[in-house]
Amino acid sequence: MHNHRLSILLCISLLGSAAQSALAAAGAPVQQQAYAVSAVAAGTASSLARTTQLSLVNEQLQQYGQSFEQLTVQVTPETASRLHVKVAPTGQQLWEVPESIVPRPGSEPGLSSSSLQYAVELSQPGQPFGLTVNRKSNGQPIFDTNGHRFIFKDQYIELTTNVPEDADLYGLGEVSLPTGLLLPRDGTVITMWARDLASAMPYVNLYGSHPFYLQINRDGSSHGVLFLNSNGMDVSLNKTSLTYKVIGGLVDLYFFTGPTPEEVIRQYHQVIGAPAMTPYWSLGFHQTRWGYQNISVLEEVVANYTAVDLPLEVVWSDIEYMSTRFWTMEFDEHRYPAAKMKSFVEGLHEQGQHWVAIQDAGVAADKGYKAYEEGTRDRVWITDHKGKDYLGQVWPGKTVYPDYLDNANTSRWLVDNLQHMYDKVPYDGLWLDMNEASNFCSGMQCKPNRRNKTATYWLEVETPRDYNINELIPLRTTCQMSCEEPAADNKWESPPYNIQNFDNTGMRENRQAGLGWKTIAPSALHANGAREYDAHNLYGTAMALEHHAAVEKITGKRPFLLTRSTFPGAGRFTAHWTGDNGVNWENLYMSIAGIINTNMWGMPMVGADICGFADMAFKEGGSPDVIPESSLRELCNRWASLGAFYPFSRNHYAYFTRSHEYYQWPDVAAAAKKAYSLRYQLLSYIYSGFFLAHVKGGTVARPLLFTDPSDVDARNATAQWMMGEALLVSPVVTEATTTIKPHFTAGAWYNAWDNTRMTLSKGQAVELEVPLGDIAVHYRGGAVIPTQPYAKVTRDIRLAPVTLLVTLPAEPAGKSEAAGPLAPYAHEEVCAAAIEENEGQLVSCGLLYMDRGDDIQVSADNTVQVWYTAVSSADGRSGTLSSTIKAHAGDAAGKLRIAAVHILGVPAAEGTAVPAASINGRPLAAAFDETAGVLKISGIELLVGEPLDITWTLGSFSG
Ligand code: MIG
Repeated sequence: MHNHRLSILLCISLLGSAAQSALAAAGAPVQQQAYAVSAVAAGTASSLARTTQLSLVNEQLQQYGQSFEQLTVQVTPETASRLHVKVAPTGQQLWEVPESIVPRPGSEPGLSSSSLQYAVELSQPGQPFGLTVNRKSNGQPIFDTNGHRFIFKDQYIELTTNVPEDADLYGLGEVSLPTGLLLPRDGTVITMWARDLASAMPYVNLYGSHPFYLQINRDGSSHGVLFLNSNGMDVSLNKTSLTYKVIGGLVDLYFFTGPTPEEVIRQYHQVIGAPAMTPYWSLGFHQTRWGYQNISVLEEVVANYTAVDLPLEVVWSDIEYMSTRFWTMEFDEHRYPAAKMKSFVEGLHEQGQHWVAIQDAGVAADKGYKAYEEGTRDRVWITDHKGKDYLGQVWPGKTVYPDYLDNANTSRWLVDNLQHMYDKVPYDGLWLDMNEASNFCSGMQCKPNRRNKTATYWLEVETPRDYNINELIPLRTTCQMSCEEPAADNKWESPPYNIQNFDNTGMRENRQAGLGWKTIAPSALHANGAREYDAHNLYGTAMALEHHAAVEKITGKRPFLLTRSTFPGAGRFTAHWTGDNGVNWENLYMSIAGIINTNMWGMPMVGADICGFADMAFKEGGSPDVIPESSLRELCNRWASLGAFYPFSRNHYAYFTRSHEYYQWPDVAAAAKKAYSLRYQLLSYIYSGFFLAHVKGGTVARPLLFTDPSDVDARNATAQWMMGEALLVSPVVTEATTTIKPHFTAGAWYNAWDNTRMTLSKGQAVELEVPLGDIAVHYRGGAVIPTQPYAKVTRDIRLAPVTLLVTLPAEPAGKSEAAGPLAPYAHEEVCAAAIEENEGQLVSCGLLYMDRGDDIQVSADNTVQVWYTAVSSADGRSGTLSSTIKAHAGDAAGKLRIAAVHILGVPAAEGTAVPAASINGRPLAAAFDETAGVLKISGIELLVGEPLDITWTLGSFSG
């Protein structure tokens, strides 16, 4: 099909040039392409990298400026499963994503062409440009630009790839899609330009920019594509293609060949960096609100949770703690006096609880404010195009914005000011808000308009002491400054191509807002010369990077950060929440896709505001609506059950929203109690999943389809998600519903509440009754899952005795087809080996990881890492359990022990069951629960570092 192009198939890259020209002989009609190949440089024997020159032959789309005359294409195989293709104008330096944000991994040494899982083809000299990447094993296309134009200008890049109509795409964002996780292919445009827009609004460009997608083909093979570029971008999703339209930077593409979806994600994270390890305590339940107006209210919240006997691990402070006019990092002497806060937080710490405080991106430009005066002295602020400090308006009124991009002055300033805050009140984490960066004004530069007395009043008025902000907020969020409008032809403010940036004035669909709309001016400058036009999408990630370094330095502990704006690489520093969602059912449903996508983006620690942030629903073309009280209560009940299984589980809402802490209604409190007690029992399992993502990349929350990529019906099962390898959450996502039909992939699944088994020979929907207050949670067969007894704070769970749940799989090892369900932990060394070595037997496998909970380093020197392998006979009535100790050091070593083992899915024998078990030859107590089919072994009392070898049988006696 592509015989007109010179094949530089890398697998045959050592072909001599004579052979290459022979391949090039076959011709085909030249398309009206902008670029043609002018030369192919021969590769060297030591490197598989190839360079190709392109020349402009047809100027196109002149309305977007002139095209570059010469382009250099660098094709670099970096690993067997990762290919890097970079296109840049020859001999020119253009903006590219800084190494500080995404340190490029480069090529693996000694890579051989025969090991590559992909083949690359570029057109032959004299032919129009075309790029094809194929999967070598079967020739399946991974990327294919043929038949589409390729344009490359200073401020406009257009690149299209064919995508088979029957393939499924996931992962571009950040956007809220009412259709769920699966990306629509109906011309929908995903725009990447970080904005402070409510995630309750569907389709519009939100806080983060993630130009990465995962493609799953009909046969279940998958690959991923990253367009590593921080400039504003539109990606349109069409029936048979995907088009990037980017307004700057380079074509910097990475391809990941998987072939399983989880492998694709791991390979992606090897480029952008594996996620930070989250502190153990952060897996507890969090409560916050915008509007806990003073410290007494905060104390009451804590007391109310205690009173209803619900776990509350972390209480947060939103902007009310800030002094006078929302000075970030300073405590208000009336609402939140620092001394009182200090003893409050120390009290929390004694109870095993924690406190997290919000930080805003904008810093009040007020005389007498330490952070402002020092930052001004040290030239820490982003400047306008003329070099003057750029002024915008956020909560405090007039604000400046710290320049976090590779700026040592800012790093010092931040450490100093966060230390100053920590000395007053020892926070456990920081919440980075408004870092898109948000601005209530728009313009090249803004200044207070002294002649307009009302405007100046609202700009400068102090926050009322009793924090009655209902009047203040709307006027503060209205721009009260005079801003300099850019000229219509300003290169940075009004580039020739308009990305579909959303303008939310008036609630109407309008996606033609200028780039500077409600953010720092695109013409503004960083100290290193970077322009906001290029660096805008990196603001939040750079802020997180600097805060991570500062908090680590100040506290000496593993930082916990939560950020709103993100870019690839942010997960190395921070957790994420999905922003301002709505109190309604659609937002409850959309939160699941938000959680899963953020995991694919390398931030496993993610949650949505449980029960909803803003008390309104955005109806397209209509006015905001509020759900009735009875519906709110039911919604919050369902959301408590569901949110208990978010990786990051936090109830949060706005000051104008009806109260919805779990203790507001007894039935909601009961639902929360039930769901969180299961979550807390599974903390070590969840934490072990975070550890795997941290060391290898990959997800914690992931789509069900990852368990069986060949199960086409699982592709849009997006009202469900997997937490790690072995836990499936299937919530109720609609009102007045108690019967649901969630999908299950083939295999054995165990009800987490009663441990009963369901065996499916193929993937199918299963009808379940889920009364209000309940949630469907299942374990997958083939896993070993550590559990511990529930306690109200995570401190009291971390080292508690462990019960291992062994879930027997449906099929013996070796039986499953190449394309079919993947065993839990199939990609892990120990488990893969156990599956390999025990053909015909039932293999279950899993990990127990534990550490001190907040150490900065995570290594074999301070952690416990024990893999458990259970091998059982094909009839499921006898087996063994053994451990492989990968690490046994640090705080948890010598303390953590195994108390019991439960084998799930043991079929009852004829007659009277005779369970028996022994450890290292010593008999153990064993009991059989016939209804559930669970064999329970107890009295083990073995430290996890000691060798474990358990044998069990379920015999029978038919007397
Ligand atoms: O413009 O700090 O998304 O979680 O409560 C609103 C107040 C600013 C937006 C965040 C939200 C937070 C709120 N903030």
